[in-house]
Amino acid sequence: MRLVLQLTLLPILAIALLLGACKQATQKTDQSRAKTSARTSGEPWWKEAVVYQIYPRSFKDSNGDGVGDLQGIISKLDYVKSLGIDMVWLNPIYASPNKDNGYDISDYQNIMKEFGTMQDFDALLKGFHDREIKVFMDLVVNHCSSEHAWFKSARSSRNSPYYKYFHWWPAEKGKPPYRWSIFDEKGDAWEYNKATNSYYLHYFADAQPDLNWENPQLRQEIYKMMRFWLDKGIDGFRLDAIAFCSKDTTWQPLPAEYNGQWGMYYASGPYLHDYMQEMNREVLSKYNVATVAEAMGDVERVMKFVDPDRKELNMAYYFEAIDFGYLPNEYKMPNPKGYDFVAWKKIYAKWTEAFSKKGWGTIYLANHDQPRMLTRWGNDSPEFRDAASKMLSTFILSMRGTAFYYYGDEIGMSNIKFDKVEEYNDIELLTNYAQVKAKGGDLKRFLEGMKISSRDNGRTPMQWENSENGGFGAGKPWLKVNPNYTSVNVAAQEKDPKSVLNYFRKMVQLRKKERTLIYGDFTLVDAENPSIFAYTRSLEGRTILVLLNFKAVEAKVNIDGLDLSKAKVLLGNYPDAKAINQLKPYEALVLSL
Ligand code: TEU
Ligand code: CA
Repeated sequence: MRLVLQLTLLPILAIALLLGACKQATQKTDQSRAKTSARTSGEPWWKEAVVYQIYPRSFKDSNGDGVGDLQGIISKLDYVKSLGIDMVWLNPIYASPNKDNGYDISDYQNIMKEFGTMQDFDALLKGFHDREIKVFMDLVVNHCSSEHAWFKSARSSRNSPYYKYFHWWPAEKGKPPYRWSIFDEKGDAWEYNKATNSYYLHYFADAQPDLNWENPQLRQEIYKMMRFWLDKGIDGFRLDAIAFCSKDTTWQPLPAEYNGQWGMYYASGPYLHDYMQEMNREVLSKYNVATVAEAMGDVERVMKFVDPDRKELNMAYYFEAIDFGYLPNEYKMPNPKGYDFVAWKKIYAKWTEAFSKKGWGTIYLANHDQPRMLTRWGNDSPEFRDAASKMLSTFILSMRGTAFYYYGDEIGMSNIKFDKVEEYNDIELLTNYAQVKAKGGDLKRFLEGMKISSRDNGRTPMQWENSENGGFGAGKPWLKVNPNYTSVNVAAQEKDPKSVLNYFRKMVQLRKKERTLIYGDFTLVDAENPSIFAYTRSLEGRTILVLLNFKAVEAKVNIDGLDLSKAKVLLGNYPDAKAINQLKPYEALVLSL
């Protein structure tokens, strides 16, 4: 206020003119944003959207260098449209030395060489928008790449203007206080830098230095970069690892029990939500766009991002359900006894309940950080893969929360299950392998576990057809194509009306038609049932009952109090589906009561 009062009339006029110009620019780009298809309510579009995630490296290679690219995606725009989805989330496509496949950005305003050019990007955006598909970009701003010009300058001298863009611990103060790093072999988040005689902080790999959000100048740089993309007309951001951006720079000693507990310590920095509110005020609120946060922690922590009264972000995805079923203190090692299905259902019930009171959630079973949903949560054996894929799609598209669906799951792609460590590419896997090795651990056991849970399982090239490399591209793919491409591919499933792919399309259409599936209250049915995930969705007198058998054997569900006599089958994954409470292996039934 005081500042404003001190201004003379002339600058005020200038500012007013400038603001007017900005507003005009915003309106212009808003027109170039994707049109929103007809909706059923006054609610924001992103609550009703079905999101399709594309991992550009693995979608389609247009020039035969073995790496997927933007022209590749452009050649598949009509396929993406044919799915019926509303929005695409693109994993990072910015310039990057690819230590973590694009999550280490060396230039936020340029396109990764392997992926193409800015012209390709503009054409891609237009291609999606022409088809009324919105586009979310990945915003990776907790850290950048050690090859970013900011860091190259910062690490050269303490006097660099960019030194304060990063977190440093001067060596004259002795060893830095312990901080854990997920992608560091020693598990140490501080890396010594000789030229400055200081250590820099990296929660992820040492090639991913953490940006210093405590520096307002850095935050302004990020906001400027966000405006650059928003002014191009993109429809929003997925905020990568955003919960880590604020740090307690008094660097208090970390209690040992916090080791690896991202959600509890790292994801709750003192100014985290001040920054989110500032970002909203200065950038997001000026555009008609939406956001989804990668939010760690418990309900209370995650809710803070999406509580509309707080004016931060729109949607969040949480980790409690997806990280379920691993052995404690071991890296993503699946419990050989399987997972506690009843407890897993209750996790969904808890979060869905929380988001029904405030904010808005998401539903997903896979993404680029996860194995294939069919292998992990369904059954990829030849006998059951078809039914199980359809059942899992039914789950994602009948729950409350914006549906995030991962490329390839619509045809039932499954884990590749590499035998040898040499076949892997992922920094996370390689780091953890090295750790097990260094400790003299059981490497065979480790690799067996990773066949279920490692990230590369979810990153193999898209299977388009039964031709070399599954039709991904002419060159040797950067990551092996799953050999099952000969039978599991888009071309084969296009021809088959009963395919996993065509079932997915039907389920998307059903969700769009039934606002009960979007806004309806969620109630768990027969919560203790050890095989079946059953729930109702109800809205304005209409009730839909969803019955999903997650097991390979027939099972019965107790639907006490619900009347099936007039029930109508809206969709089922077996031929001649009937409205009964006895389900075949991996059967899915969507019934209107
Ligand atoms: O992931 C953030 C994150 O916390 C990861 O540790 C995630 O929990 C892990 O991958 C699970 O195995 C994001 C990106 O989604 C991921 O691909 C990146 O590697 C990471 O940030 C660093 O940018
Ligand atoms: Ca290529």
